[in-house]
Amino acid sequence: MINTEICSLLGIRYPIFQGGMAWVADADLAAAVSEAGGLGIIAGMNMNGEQLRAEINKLRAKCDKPFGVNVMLMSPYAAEVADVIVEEKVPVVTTGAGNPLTFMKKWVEAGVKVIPVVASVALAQMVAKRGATAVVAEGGESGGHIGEANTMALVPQVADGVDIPVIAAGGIADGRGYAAALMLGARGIQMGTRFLVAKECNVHPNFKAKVLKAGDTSTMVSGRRLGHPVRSLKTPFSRKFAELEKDPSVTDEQLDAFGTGALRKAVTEGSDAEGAFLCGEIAGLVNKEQTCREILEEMTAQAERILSGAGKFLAQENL
Ligand code: TUI
Repeated sequence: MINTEICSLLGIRYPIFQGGMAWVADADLAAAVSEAGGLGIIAGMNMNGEQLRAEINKLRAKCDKPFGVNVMLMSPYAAEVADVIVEEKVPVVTTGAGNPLTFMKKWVEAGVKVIPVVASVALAQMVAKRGATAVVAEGGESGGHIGEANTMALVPQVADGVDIPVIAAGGIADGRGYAAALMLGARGIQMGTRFLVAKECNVHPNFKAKVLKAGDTSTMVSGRRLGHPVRSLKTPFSRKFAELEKDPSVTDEQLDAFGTGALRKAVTEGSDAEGAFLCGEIAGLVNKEQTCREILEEMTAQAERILSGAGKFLAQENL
């Protein structure tokens, strides 16, 4: 049984987080992951404070295990969402797309376990000093907003740079990636793309079908010009966005306006023409719809098999 200090720190069975995917990670998905023994995370990104409170209550009606809320720091509602997390005594908060220091004191003093998503050693060290329980080191293979470094290089450097546990994210969707992350120094993993196609995930069927069909070269990164690179599936919309991005006659404001609402249109309408299907580079490995429990059990069994067989690389006859 894979068991790391993340399990005892958070009171969970599997050290596997479900990423706080904006518009996707609702109470149904997070409750299913937490109920099965992982850490389910509600995305606060697309909600104001009261909407988040309702989502937390919905989760608590289905599940009494530990869960998290993700705060997207660029959200206009970040401050009110931060307060609701304290008022509702949310066990774990993860943050993304920025520096969470403005909220950390409040959360740490309230006893909320803070686990920022970081894309650099510098930010990991800063939040470790301010009382973070752990960090998620997220590489550029991830879907959505990404940093510069990739998982293979980022995880061991963050693990060396801080004394708190590191959770690896980006490019992990099976037991091989899980085992590899542990070898890189991580004490757990976070996955988004594999949970996108979970039975309990409420994204539009078109979104699931696209992920299930995707191959190794099906994603692309756009948005660098606006300062926030985003990985998504290649679609007519994302290609058009990339074209406009290169066109100097298109202003940043026009580009921004073109992208506004695109993620919601992918998740709730499955719209090919106007939707941005945020998705990780590992989508090519994700080929079946399963329950969250099946995903956690299969990931664990596969990683355990690999880890317990790893001694074969040290066998005398192979030297
Ligand atoms: O946040 C994410 N993934 C996201 S957020 C999102 S919503 C969005 N949509 C369009 C444009 C922008 C956002 C979709 N996916 N992952 C965590 C993450 N955080 N990845 C990278 C970072 C990050 C990057 C820079 C964290 C901190 C940072 O700089 C901190 C600083 O020092 O200011």
